[in-house]
Amino acid sequence: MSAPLVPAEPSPFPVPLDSTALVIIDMQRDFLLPGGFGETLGNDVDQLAAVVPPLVTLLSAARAAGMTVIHTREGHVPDLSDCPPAKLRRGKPSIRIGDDGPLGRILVRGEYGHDIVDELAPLPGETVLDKPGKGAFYGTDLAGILDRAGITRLIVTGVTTEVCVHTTVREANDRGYDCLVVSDCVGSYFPEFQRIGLEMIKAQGGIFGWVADSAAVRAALPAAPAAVAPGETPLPISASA
Ligand code: C5J
Repeated sequence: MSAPLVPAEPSPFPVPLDSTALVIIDMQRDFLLPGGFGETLGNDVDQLAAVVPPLVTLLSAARAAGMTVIHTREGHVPDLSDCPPAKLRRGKPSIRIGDDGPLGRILVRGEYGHDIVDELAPLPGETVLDKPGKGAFYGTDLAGILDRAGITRLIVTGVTTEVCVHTTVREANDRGYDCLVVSDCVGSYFPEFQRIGLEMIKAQGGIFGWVADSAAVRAALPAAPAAVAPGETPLPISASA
């Protein structure tokens, strides 16, 4: 059977369910909520709120279709030994990585702010990948996880478009994965970076990926089979009430 096709730019993107994963990048309180890492850098975290509702819907469609789901979280071990000094020193944040903030220590694993927002909480059995860098391949076993699951195609979502989403998609592209970035399920603190970030991916014939919106991806995914109680006969599709 041929794979479902998402009408994407610059060309249709096949999504064979057994070799495609939904990757959700860094939908953490530290980036989305007041008091977290994103806000310490001077960003308006409200800019990312619009990503949550379409991503909740897409996640539920992917789960219903039986697709592999991988969540990532950017952050560091409590002694910060995996945080390069250059990253620690970078910028002029109000408080730095590892300092105490209203959501716990900033960008530190195990803290409240480091975890994924409630709306997108991982289900048991879904991979949650902790990464020290912007890209999901650097310092992680993502390549091994994908390889063992037979995954070669990624549907990429999350925040932020021009930082961790771009870095991950570029890393994936260099490793031979085909990546579709979902335009309304990625977000940036900067509207112009959001627009240009998406343009950059699909320009030049899809120089490092494809772009489509979540409605197009959902329309291509098979719906979950209707649950049938034991002893019940499923209704024919054409049956009307
Ligand atoms: C950033 C990320 N922006 N997840 N991280 O520092 O994009």
